[in-house]
Amino acid sequence: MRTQVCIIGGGPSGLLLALLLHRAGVAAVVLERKSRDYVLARIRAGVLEQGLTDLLAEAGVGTRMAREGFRHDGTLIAAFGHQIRIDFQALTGRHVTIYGQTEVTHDLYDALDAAGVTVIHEAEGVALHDLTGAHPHVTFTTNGTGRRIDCDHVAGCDGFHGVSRAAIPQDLRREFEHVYPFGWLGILSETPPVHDELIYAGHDRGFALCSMRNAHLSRYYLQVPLTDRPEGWTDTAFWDELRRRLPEEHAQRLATGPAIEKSIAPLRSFISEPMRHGRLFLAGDAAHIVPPTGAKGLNLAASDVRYLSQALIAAHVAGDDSLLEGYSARALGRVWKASRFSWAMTRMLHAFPDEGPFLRRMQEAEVETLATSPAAQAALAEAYVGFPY
Ligand code: RFL
Ligand code: PHB
Repeated sequence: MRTQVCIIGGGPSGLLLALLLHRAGVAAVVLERKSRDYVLARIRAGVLEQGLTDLLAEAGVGTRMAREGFRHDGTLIAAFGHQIRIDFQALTGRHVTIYGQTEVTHDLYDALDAAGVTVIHEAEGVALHDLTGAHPHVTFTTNGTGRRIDCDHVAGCDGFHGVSRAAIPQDLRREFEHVYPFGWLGILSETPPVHDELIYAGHDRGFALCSMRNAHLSRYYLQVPLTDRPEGWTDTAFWDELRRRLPEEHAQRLATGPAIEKSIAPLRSFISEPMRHGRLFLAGDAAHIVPPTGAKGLNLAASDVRYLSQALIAAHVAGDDSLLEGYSARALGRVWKASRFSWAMTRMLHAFPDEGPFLRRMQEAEVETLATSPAAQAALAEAYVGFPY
């Protein structure tokens, strides 16, 4: 089989890239290790920057999002006795949209089906070959049969645990990593959200986040030790702990119910440079991971895909490779800024078990600054709604 761009990974990065390429007349095939049902069952991000919603609309998958997504003009930071509303609209003129990653993935699959773009599921043993030559190819098996795809470029969109990043020789790669000493326990519950905007809560017992998917579906998170297991948390224990970490007025209003999903994700910051090796280009979680505190993971995947799609289209349609040459530096510029923001939000709002009282006072001073400085609020709002592409 032959195509122009072979895309490894059928998460949001790979699917959106395939659709944007197809719309511009560039042929692409997506190889996904899991089944479609598995991919669609994953509960992940929920906050979309305008850059991502614009890109989805441009790709022709904005209709359901425009109808069912929720526009949020601000968020609440409730920490160390302060309740600070960050007014995105007043401070930046922009907003974010609440629409689950699961729904984005659903819409992308529907559009790819309608467009007739090939997505091969349950592709096992994917391996990349001849990436620095003129004719790369990808091998894999499906149902026990070995297969090969010849292509001009490979897009590594296979997430943090994928094979693409590892295909870049170790001596040509530089990895930066910061592992946080805690995780997030997340639940989904069929209850109305406690507040009409997100609440980021900093408390001496640990961080908590109140988020949502729609008027009847809430998403809540608690900072927990890495040694905790989801099975060790009963629903009652979760709700009790969440109430303790929220300001009284919100705790009293919290509607509780059974958790329909419960999982723990570790927090890490990770960036691998460069994002290109010969004819291989990395995008999304394959190249970088941020802690979820700033809601940047999916949004960074989107800016990578925007840059990479423009570059591949220029190369294939206009024969111009200059954007491909500049792709890694351009993408990494935005990645580092969003990573700094995610790290700073994480540091400001979590309890760090191994740090002494100095850090705690610094956190208080940072929140105090935020509460009293319109400039500090504007800086947070600017990063939260997303740096320009
Ligand atoms: P994904 O979504 O991980 O998709 C990669 C796809 O590649 C497939 N794959 C392979 N396919 C073929 N061959 C191989 N060898 C393969 N290895 C892997 C995988 O099955 C998968 O389908 O990466 P992508 O597309 O770059 O998208 C990135 C986003 O998914 C990610 O940044 C966010 O979801 C991060 N993230 C969150 N971000 C937020 O902004 N807010 C959140 O609340 C939030 N929660 C989360 C998250 C990520 C999580 N992960 C990765 C564990 C919660 C979790 C649990
Ligand atoms: C979510 O709704 O899952 C969510 C929202 C904001 C974050 C992280 C996760 O910062």
